Amino acid sequence: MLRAYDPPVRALVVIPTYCEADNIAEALTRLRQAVPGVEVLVVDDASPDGTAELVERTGEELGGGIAVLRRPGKAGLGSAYRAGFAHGLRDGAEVLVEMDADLSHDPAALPSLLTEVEAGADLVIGSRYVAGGAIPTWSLRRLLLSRWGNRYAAAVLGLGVRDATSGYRAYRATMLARIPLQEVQADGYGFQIEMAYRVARLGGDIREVPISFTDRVRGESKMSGRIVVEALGLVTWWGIRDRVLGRRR
Ligand SMILES: Nc1nc2c(ncn2[C@@H]2O[C@H](COP(=O)(O)OP(=O)(O)OP(=O)(O)O)[C@@H](O)[C@H]2O)c(=O)[nH]1
Ligand SMILES: [Mg+2]
Repeated sequence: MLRAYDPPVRALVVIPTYCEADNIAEALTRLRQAVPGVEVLVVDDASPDGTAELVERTGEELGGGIAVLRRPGKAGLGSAYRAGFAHGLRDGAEVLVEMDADLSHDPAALPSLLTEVEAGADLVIGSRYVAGGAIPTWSLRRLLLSRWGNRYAAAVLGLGVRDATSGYRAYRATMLARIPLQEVQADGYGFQIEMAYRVARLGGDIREVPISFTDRVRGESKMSGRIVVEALGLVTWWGIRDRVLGRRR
């Protein structure tokens, strides 16, 4: 039996969704079981499969604390997080968590992320590439892309992070509030790297805790070649701008 964890701080889990009706009810139920005390904000981009309505129904069944931010159309993961974070910061959340809706991120690992923030970290990344972390049985192509994409980003940006593309993470609100969200450019993997890089440049304490990543079983992936190219292009540009041209901090 899983022991439920009750965070001593106000934590908000932001979950972006686009067509996750096959996954979201189970994700919310498991999240509530693992960490009953967290609030949840689902940011839904008018999913035609009724994801938002399902979230509302599941929220009622689970006794509240689950809200939906409805947006008029699909605008990307980065944009969904920016909107969700702005909402959570205005609302007084002390820790903001990123989590996918597709059951790739095990809610049972959330206490380990939250306790690191409580211990002083500004950003805690659920990492596949530290001791104890696990990656799924990915195709060789996907594995190499993720592993070497992360190595490239860390090297080019001087970022001491093994898994900068991971989308399972927790931010201290006071650190997140220092990042001008409207200036964050990237979407998808690039968004994750950009946010970690911005925290690092602000002198934030970034830690990684191991997670076991589960591949999406149901529903369709929204990631595309464009997202990968965007991430690699932006990393290269930031590296040139900051490390070669020496932009002042
Ligand atoms: N609101 C919103 N959510 C999105 C959008 N694109 C993706 N998401 C959500 O962001 C999360 C991650 O997207 P995925 O498609 O799983 O991306 P991924 O995990 O890199 O790819 P997979 O390996 O296929 O799972 C999921 O919860 C998606 O529903 C979008 O445009 N708007
Ligand atoms: Mg996924």
